[in-house]
Amino acid sequence: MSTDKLRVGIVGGGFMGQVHGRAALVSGATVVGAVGSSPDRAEAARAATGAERGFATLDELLAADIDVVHVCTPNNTHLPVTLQALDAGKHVICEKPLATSAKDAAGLLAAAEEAGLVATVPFVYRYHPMVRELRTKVAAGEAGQITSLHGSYLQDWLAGADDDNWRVDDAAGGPSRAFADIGSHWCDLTEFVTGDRIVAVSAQTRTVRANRGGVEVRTEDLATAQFRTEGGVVGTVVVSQVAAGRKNRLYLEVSGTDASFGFDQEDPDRLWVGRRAGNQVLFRDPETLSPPAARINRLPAGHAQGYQDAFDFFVADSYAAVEQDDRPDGLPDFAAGARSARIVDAVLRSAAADATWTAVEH
Ligand code: SOE
Repeated sequence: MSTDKLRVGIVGGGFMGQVHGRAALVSGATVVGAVGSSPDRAEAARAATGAERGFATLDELLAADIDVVHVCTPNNTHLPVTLQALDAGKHVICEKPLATSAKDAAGLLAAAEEAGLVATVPFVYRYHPMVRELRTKVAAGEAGQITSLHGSYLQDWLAGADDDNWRVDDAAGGPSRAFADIGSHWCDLTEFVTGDRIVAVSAQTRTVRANRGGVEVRTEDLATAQFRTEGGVVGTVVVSQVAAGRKNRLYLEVSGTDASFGFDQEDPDRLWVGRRAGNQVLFRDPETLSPPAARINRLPAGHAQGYQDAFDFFVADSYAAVEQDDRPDGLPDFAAGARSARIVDAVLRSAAADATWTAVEH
């Protein structure tokens, strides 16, 4: 492994750019620069991400001596920015959704594979130790036969009539909003912990705030989907960005004949385990964690680990893949991003056809 520090650049200085910047610094990288779309925005992006310099164009950042580009811009720019970065020989960490269509996401996967570069997507909830614990238990057969999967991902930050964000605009965010933005996390997490794949969906979408600030809204505020998996398991998920009181509540329950497991992203240091003989709540405690969970444990028991910690571990694993030419187990890559885009595509097609059962393309 090289002892030189990785040199990285961040494109975009919004909330996600800040989270990426913190994770890059914690991972020991030098954040060489951040790109904003004007000199003022470049300076704001620099300040937000902790970068050394602000750049007003991607060209300038790519000309600087960097190894990795973090793409944290609106969804419609992921395709051109990522293609340009790969073309310049840079490894890429691109925000989800990887692209605004399944076709574009497949194109990015192909480009990354052809370039032989590390290309990852922050499905960061994989990096909660109790999620790894759940995955370990399922893999060990502790659930018995998995009978159903259910849950939700609920937020309320777009519940108000005039709440707005670039994600609301389909030109910037893409044709799906709630499902692509957060439903994608739920599906990724479900497939990650079960090792099973969603093969068909029957979905409905609703735009509750059809007009925000006088502008017509064409992206969905919420979606519900029932689905079935390759392994024959059935499930349902509710996704909403207009559910008052829920801030960032991803809940996943895996029900089995021997045991069921419940994980709540807003209470990520615990895992509910249900058995006919009695239920228990497991706490993140390094003394009892399985090795995959212990690997991403940072703090002693009782010292809460959360969202930024998960992000830090994801970025550290992405950098390890760059530096050691080794893919740490569970690292979400562009294949996961492209797969997620195919699920989003199936959800939209199903919803447009009045919840007709729709196959997820392979
Ligand atoms: C906004 O809905 C958002 O920041 C998502 O874009 C992230 O992926 C999620 O982790 C938190 O909520």
